[in-house]
Amino acid sequence: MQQPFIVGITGGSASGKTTFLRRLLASFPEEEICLISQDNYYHPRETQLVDAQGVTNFDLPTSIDSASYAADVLSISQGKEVRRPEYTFNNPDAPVQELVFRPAPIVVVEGIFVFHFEEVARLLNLKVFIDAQEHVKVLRRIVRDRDERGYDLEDVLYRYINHVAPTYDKFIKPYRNDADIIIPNNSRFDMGLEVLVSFLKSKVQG
Ligand code: UZR
Ligand code: MG
Repeated sequence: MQQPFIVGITGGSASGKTTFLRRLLASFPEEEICLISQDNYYHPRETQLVDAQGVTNFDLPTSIDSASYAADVLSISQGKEVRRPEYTFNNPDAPVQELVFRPAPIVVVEGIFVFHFEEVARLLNLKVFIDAQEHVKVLRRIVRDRDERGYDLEDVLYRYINHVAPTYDKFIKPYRNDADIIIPNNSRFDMGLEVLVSFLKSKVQG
C-alpha cells in the first residue's frame, strides 16, 4: 500500500468538525478513508481534573491520553490496524463498543488538540482548521449539549465560559496560524469541502 496521506482537522468546540467529517467521509468509498478521532482518547472520567467549583474540566490537553493517541495515529500511518474502546461521553452506562480503525490511503485525524499535541501534529501531511465565529459556536454548543450530551443550559454556559473559551484561546486558536487551509463554517462549508475532497482524490489516485 502507498504511504497514507494524513489529514489533521481541528477547530474550536462546536465549530462543526464532526458534521464536516461526516460529509468528508461520505465522499469516499469506505476503504479509501479512515477517521481516528481524539474523542476516543479521553482519560477515564473519574481521573479528570475538577475545577474550584467542583465541575469536571474535560477541556484541557491533559484530559486526553495523548501518548496513546499519537501511538495509534503512528500505527495507522504505518499501515497497522488499531482497536480502541469507544468513548461514550456522558453516558457511562452505554455499552462500550470496540472500534476498529483500518488503515486506508487517507487517514483523517480529528480533534481540538491535534495541532497542539506535538507528537500527533508532526505526523500530519495537511492541516485543516475549521473556523466559526464565537457566537455561532456557543449557539451550536447549547443545542448539541442539550440533545446529545445531556447538559442543562446553565451547565453549558458555565463550561463554555470557564473551560471551553479559555482552552480555545490558549490551545486551539494559536495553531490557526499553522494551518494549510482554513475552512469557514458559520453557515455552510460546501465549497471548502469540495476543494478538500478533490485535492484528496488527486492524492489517492496520484
Ligand atoms: P467537540 N466532553 C464532554 O462533554 N463530555 C466528556 O465526557 C468529554 C468531553 C466535551 C468537552 C469538549 N467538554 O469541550 C468537547 N466538556 O467535548 C470537545 N464539557 O468535543 O470538539 O466535538 O466539541
Ligand atoms: Mg466533535
